[in-house]
Amino acid sequence: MKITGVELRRIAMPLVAPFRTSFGTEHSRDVLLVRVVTPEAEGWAECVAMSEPLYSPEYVDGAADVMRRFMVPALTALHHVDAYGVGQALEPLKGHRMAKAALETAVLDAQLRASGESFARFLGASRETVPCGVSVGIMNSIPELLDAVDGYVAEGYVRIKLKIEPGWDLEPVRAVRERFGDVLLQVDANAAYTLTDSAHLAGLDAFGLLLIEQPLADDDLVQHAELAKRLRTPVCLDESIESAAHAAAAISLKACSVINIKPGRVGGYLEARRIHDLCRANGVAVWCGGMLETGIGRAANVALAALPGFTLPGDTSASRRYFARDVTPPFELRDGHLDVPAGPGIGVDPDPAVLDEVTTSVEWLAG
Ligand code: NPG
Repeated sequence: MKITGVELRRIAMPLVAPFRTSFGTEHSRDVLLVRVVTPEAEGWAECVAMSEPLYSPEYVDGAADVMRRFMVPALTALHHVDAYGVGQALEPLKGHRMAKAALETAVLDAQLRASGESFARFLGASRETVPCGVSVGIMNSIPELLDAVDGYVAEGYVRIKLKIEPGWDLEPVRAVRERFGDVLLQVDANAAYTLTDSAHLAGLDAFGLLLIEQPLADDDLVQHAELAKRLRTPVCLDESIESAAHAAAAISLKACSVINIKPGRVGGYLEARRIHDLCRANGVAVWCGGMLETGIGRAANVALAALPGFTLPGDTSASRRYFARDVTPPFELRDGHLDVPAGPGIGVDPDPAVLDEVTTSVEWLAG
């Protein structure tokens, strides 16, 4: 395929409820959508960078800038490109994995739409539906948290993840465990602790958690390995794993026994699949993370979550958990599961009328 041009479209998507983590509160998603145009087909993708560099160094204005200045020109200069070629062409550019992931995904979507193959089939999915978890933000009080969890359990979510931080950890987990019995439960610290908190974090061992996600700093594999020895709760890494090479290092250091795979964080679905394959071969469980995606990003994540090594429910919730109205037909929970899209490419199309209403800017980068 030769790329004719790339559209960068920003959309404003208010969240149905504020989402608080240890690093900040999201009220609305400022989403960068990428549309790659080729003579054969168009492809869509969503860049998961947030508006501020609080989760990782990337942020949405920076992602748009690096795409516009460096990445799109590198791709439109090629006479032929496919998804594998995107990674090769962008390899000299350091970092910016979320921006790279969006471009690679849009090219992959165009390529698969042209050949009539779904993401699920291309990636090697082994299921037609995936079990879904939900990520519950930090709340102002335990009653408020219990109400929120109650609603999600009633909707059918098969696993609950609680965001934690110092001062909001043992008590909320205890309260949810007591109220909801043996629900599958895990916690996510977004790097809010240090190794000196290990005795405190061992207090979580009493609650039979599936895992504790990213307790320590992103760049601290060695300290995660030490913490893992001190906890019975399995340690899962998110922010620390930006590539298959990082995953290999974490596994050999025994820094984790579970990995959260977010395609945006690791530079795309091809690298996500490499991490899946590596983990599967090493007996390390994986699950699909989320970045509050619209239906465009969600569709591809749900396909990835259907691969055989994804043995734990993902942060792949229904559209209504995030947005009053999604830009695609909504993903709806059925018996705690989402259907894996089976159509060509990501298998969903944005609704042009909805897209127009939420668009804040459009930029066309001609090839
Ligand atoms: O359901 O998409 C979702 C949210 C899942 O908790 C979630 N994402 O650290 O994993 C995370 C977290 C996150 C949210 C990260 C917002 C960055 C921004």
